[in-house]
Amino acid sequence: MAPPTLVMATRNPGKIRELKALLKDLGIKLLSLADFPELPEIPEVGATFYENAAAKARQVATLTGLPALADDSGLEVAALNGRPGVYSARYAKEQTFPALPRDEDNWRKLLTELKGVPWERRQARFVCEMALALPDGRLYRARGECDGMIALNPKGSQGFGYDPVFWVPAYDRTMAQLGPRVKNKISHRGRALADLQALLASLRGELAGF
Ligand code: ITT
Repeated sequence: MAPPTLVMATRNPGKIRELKALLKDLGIKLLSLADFPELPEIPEVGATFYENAAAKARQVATLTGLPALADDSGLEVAALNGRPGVYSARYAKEQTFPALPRDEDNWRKLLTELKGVPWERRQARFVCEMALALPDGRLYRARGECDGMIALNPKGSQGFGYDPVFWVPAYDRTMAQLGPRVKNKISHRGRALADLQALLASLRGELAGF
């Protein structure tokens, strides 16, 4: 029988790298949308992270006939009433064709919007909603959050996205300074996946059947 296979329903290389590291011990073959270049772009039209994650997972499971795991994530900044939130990927540029804005454009816009906001009002949190869809219609959900502050200046070169400006108080460093081992332990993505690990392990036999 073929090994159990899971499609990570994302094209974001940073997410792919982290999900691979987090799932490496499960004995599941991991593919991503990079392995399915013919699949159409899935528009993100949901009002919440979960709606987007569920839509991505469902569509990829239907189109590939394989179990699919989607991650919709972003940054909620208290002083901006929760923005950029579900729009985190398109924060610096609403028009996403032909490409999303670069990570650096997004975090530079954030620093500009927060100019003059004092340290004690720079609270933020990363949110990750995950959806696991099976081709037979079953859908599972998990959520993870990670609290921090928006730094006054960018620091560090690891991770991706908003990591250079996301200050983690417990480590007195930005997420981009922490490195993958620590990040995966404390991140919104690591926490969401911790919830799904046991489920994926218990579904391993069934995943092999698709
Ligand atoms: P897919 O939809 O293909 O998965 P995407 O990059 O469009 O990729 P999202 O719509 O979920 O993904 O947008 C996530 C946004 O939040 C994007 O700007 C990321 O850079 C940012 N983000 C998510 N997780 C992050 C993390 O761990 N560190 C830094 N930024 C993160």
